[in-house]
Amino acid sequence: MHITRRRGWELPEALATPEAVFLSRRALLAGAAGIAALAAVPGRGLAQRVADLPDPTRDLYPVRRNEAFTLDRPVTDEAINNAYNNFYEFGSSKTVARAAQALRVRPWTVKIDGMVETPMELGIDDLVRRMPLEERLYRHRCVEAWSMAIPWSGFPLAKLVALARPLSSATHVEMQTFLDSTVASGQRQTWYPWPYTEGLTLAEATNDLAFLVTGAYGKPVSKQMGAPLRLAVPWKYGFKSIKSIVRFHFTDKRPKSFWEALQPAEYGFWANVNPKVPHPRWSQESEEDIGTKERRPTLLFNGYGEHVAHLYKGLEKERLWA
Ligand SMILES: Nc1nc2c(c(=O)[nH]1)N[C@H]1C(S)=C(S)[C@@H](COP(=O)(O)O)O[C@H]1N2
Ligand SMILES: [Mo]
Repeated sequence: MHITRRRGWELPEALATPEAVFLSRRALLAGAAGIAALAAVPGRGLAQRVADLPDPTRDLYPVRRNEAFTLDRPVTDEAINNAYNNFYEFGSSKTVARAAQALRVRPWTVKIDGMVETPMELGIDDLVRRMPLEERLYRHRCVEAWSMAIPWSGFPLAKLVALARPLSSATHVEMQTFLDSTVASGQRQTWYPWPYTEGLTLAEATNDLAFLVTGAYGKPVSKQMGAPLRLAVPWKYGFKSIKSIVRFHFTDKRPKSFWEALQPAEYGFWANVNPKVPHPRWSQESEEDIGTKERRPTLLFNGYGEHVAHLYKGLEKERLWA
C-alpha cells in the first residue's frame, strides 16, 4: 500500500474527489482537525472514517426562527423525542435510536429525477448550504394517536421543487428513503415494500407548510429522527413525513406509499388528520402527547387548516382522511 504523509490541514486525496464534494470549504476547515485525528486511526476503512467526521453543516445551526409558526403546547423534550421513534428500517418498536446510529449520513447523495428539466444528483451539504434554513415549531400527529411538538430546522420543500424545475406535465413528487439492509436490519424483512416511499401532489409539495428537515433542537437532525434529510408535513399523519430521503422523483402518477402498499384498507394516499374519521381499528378523536403524557383532542388538519384546507376543495369524493 502506498503511504502519503500529510499535514493536518490537508485532505486525504479520496476526500477531494467529486464523489466527496459534500465537504464544503467551511466545513472542511471546521473538520480538518477531525480528519487528521481519524486519518491516524489504523485499520479502519476510508468510508468509516468519513462517516465518523463531525457533521459538516453543524456550523449552520442554530438557525433563525420563523415566528409565523406557533404552538398551542410545549415543545417535546429533546431526550424524550430522541428515545421514542418510528423508523421501521431499524425495527418495529419505538426504541430504535441505538440501532439507527449504524446509518452513515455522509457521504449522502440526493437524486432528483423523473419529469424534470434536468435530472441531477446533489451532495447533501451542497444542497443544505444552497437553501434558506429557518426554524419552525411544528406539531406532529402519528396515525397511532400519539403526538409531539418539535423545533425543526430546514427549508420549504417548495425550494427544492423550484430547483428541480418539474415539467408542466408532472403532478406528483415521490420520495424514497435509503436502501441498505447491511445497516438497516428492518430492510432484511423482505415482506415490507422497501424502500420506504411517500408522495405528495405538487400543490401539496409547494405549499409553504411542507418542510424539508435538516436539523432539530438547534443542531443537525439526529439519525433516529431521519438524518440527514426528512420531510415534515404536519397536517398529515406522521407516516407521510418520510425520513432519510435519497430521491425525489417527479411523475404524473399518484405514488403508492410504503404503508398503502402494505395495508391499503388502513392507510391511503392523502392521510390528512381528521379527528372525526376513525382508523378502522381505533378512534382518532384524541392523542397522547409523548412529552407531557397528557391526552388532548385531535385537531382537524392537526390545526393547520388555514394553511392547507384550500388544497382539498373539489376533492371531497376522495378518501382525504387516513
Ligand atoms: N423512512 C421512514 N420514514 C418514516 C417512518 C419509517 O418507519 N421509515 N415512520 C413514519 C412515522 S409512522 C412517523 S410517526 C414518523 C416518526 O418520526 P419520529 O421518530 O421523529 O417521531 O416518521 C415517519 N417517517
Ligand atoms: Mo406514525
